[in-house]
Amino acid sequence: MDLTKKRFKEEFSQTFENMYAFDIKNSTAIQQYTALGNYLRFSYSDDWNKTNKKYLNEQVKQVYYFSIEFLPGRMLKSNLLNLGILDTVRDGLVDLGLDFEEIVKSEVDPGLGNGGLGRLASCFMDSIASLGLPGNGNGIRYRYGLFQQKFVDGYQVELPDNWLRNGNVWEVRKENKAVTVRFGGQVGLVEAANGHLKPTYFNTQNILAVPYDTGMVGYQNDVINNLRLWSAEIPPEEEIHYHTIAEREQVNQITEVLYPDDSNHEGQTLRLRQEYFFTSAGIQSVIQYYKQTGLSWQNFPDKIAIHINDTHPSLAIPELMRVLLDEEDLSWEQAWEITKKTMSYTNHTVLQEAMEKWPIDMVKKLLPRIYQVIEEINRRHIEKKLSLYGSDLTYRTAIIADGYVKMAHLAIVGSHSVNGVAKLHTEILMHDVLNDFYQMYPAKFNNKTNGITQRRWLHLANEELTKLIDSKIGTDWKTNPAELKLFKAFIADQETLDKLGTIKLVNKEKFAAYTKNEMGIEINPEALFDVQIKRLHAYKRQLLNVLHIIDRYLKIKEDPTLAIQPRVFIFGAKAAPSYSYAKQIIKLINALAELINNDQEVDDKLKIVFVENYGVSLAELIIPAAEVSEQISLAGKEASGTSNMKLMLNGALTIATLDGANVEIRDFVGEDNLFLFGLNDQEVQILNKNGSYHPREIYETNPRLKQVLNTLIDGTIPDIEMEGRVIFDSLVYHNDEYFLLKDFDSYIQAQEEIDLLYQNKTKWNQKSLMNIASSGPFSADFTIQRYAEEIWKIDSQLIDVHQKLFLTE
Ligand code: CJB
Repeated sequence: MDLTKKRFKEEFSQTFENMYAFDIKNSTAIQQYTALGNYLRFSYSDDWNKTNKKYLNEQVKQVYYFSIEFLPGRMLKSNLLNLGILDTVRDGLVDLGLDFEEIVKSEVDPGLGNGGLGRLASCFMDSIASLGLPGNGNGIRYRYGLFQQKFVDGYQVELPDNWLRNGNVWEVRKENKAVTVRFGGQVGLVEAANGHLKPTYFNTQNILAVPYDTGMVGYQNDVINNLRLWSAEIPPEEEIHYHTIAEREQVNQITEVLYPDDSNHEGQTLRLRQEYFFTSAGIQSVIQYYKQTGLSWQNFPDKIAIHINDTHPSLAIPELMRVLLDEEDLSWEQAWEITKKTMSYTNHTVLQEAMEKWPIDMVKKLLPRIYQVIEEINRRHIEKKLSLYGSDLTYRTAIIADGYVKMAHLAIVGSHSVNGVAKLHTEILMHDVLNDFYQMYPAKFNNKTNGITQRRWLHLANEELTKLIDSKIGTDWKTNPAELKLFKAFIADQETLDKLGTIKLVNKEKFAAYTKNEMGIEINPEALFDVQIKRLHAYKRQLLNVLHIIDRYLKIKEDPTLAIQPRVFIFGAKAAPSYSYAKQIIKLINALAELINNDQEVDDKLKIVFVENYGVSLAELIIPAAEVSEQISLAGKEASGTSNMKLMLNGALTIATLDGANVEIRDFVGEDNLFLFGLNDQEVQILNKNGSYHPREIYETNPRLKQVLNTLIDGTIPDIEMEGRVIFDSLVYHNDEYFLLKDFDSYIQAQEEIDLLYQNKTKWNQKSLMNIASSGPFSADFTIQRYAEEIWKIDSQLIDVHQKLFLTE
């Protein structure tokens, strides 16, 4: 976007006065931010309109990415970067006497997701627009995002996240595009004009779905795609039927709050309403768009791809069938062909308890027509496969079974593509978790390893490192991340290595200033910063990290003169409110922090920082300051992980099990540049199968580990009587489901290697450089290019960008 500083200052000041009718000098940072956001939205609205028109007029194929979560992070800076006016605006604001960083901070970070799943969706939105691909997001405009986390006496307390309090400058309400979503009632048959009997609905509850659109700004390419989030309202003509506040509330509730559950915690009934609400609204709006093209239904899959991000939007399949059958009069065969060719599905977890299933009665009652369609999909699926695969295998793949509707089964049967999110994860899906389906549909299965956008996670989050890389290898890596590998040429360049070290130190100082000001914890920026940031889950094994910290603490207590590498252990994690074990681990970490951080004898040798309310914005502060990246889930459990990629991109060295995308990180960066430990997936499977794992024996025979575990129950760590006992028992007596005791020794050993390497700054910085330079393949640009070519079959509208990526990968 062309903008001079002079023009910006004039236009922005004018926008401010038009909005507020007073002088900008008397304004707050929030008002400045609001005016700036509006100014930017006006500035790109022409390109937004043009992008939409181009897609429609040229009838290009588009993808619709259906996701119940999006975690975009603050958008001001990324929009400025992508519009190519970050420096102009920053300088202009300084001239106007305003504080740019304060303005940036006054934007609320929208928490419309729980963690990796939602953040991935937003990285994908950035890459889709930046590659010039015609793509749209479809989701829910939650009135309240993921809860705000507070610690009270070390316990997690959840507060509502009223993120819309000051409005949202990026969204545009489009009541002209509202659609009606029906719930409940009965299905009957009426005679249509052509004499056919058609299903029709009686006594339904009709909800108005109103879209709020947000521009997804591509990186300096004039492309503005669309993220459409739906809000539930009472249709104006039906107001008369709502007599009580409770009835009205029931409607508002649909888009009131994001479910704070993650991969292994089941949602509740309302969740099903949310799922149908945004998928039905999304399908209806796609259909409305498609009708404008005037093309026949047979061409639908040539122009539209719909992606089902995890199972939450699986009802898109019966919903598209319903529209094609009931409203557009297609035959079952035609409708099914179109649906399958249009839909694709990504699986994000192997945890059994995370496989969504809904009681039949619930689906029947809430979505009677959809249930009929699912029943028929299931009937035909079983009928077709029985003779080919026999009854055992076939019935194991049933969509309706054991009293439930199984969402993953629906997604697989109704899609032409099923992908996992890292090589190992896809292997586990094919050969284990979804093996029945893999036998039936081998060609549907494929892998698409996750990725992250280097524009937010390096360029914006770590401007100093960006400058260093730019000065060494040029700036092309921002649009062609494969070029990051050119940085390897500086492996023996002492000046570059020293600069890397200095930049890391400056980033650590920034984080130290945050912990001091916001948390009252002083940390030494010269200490090693060790980071584990992700949702709190037993399988992610924050607890193993804790056992290591206790081990270090005991060492220092045993010999206070010990010359040990000082470390700061940084945690960021929310636990699902209903997940009591995870919450007990939070309490344990906080209690341990209280003990260690206040122990004079320990001093700077050991500190724990557990940041409150971890989210995208805090990640942007922590990741550039990180030196060790903890990716320590039990092998076979983490589908991919993406903080592993962000941390590596910022020069942290990974300590990892061979799980999720860690395996590919190892392949790219080389075994010498990360620290592996623990059981691999095969070994875990064997131990699980033959039942030969006895944690109690390890406890009894490993004196050091015994000593560490005993601190959970012997009063060493104050104020955790209950939590310490529960955690201790789960590990020692209740089979240690995630093999912490088994992996303890090798984890400690890997940590000792880290300490040793850290003593040699040059070697450390060399490995850090190798991590940065090897992270290009984990750019979401590549991931999205693969989705676009292999699944969605959509083309970049910027031919040069597309070819460039394709050629250089
Ligand atoms: N994931 O964040 C979630 N929520 C879920 O409900 C299921 C999975 C995560 O998705 C990420 C993106 O694919 C993965 O990197 C991560 O391993 C997985 O746990």
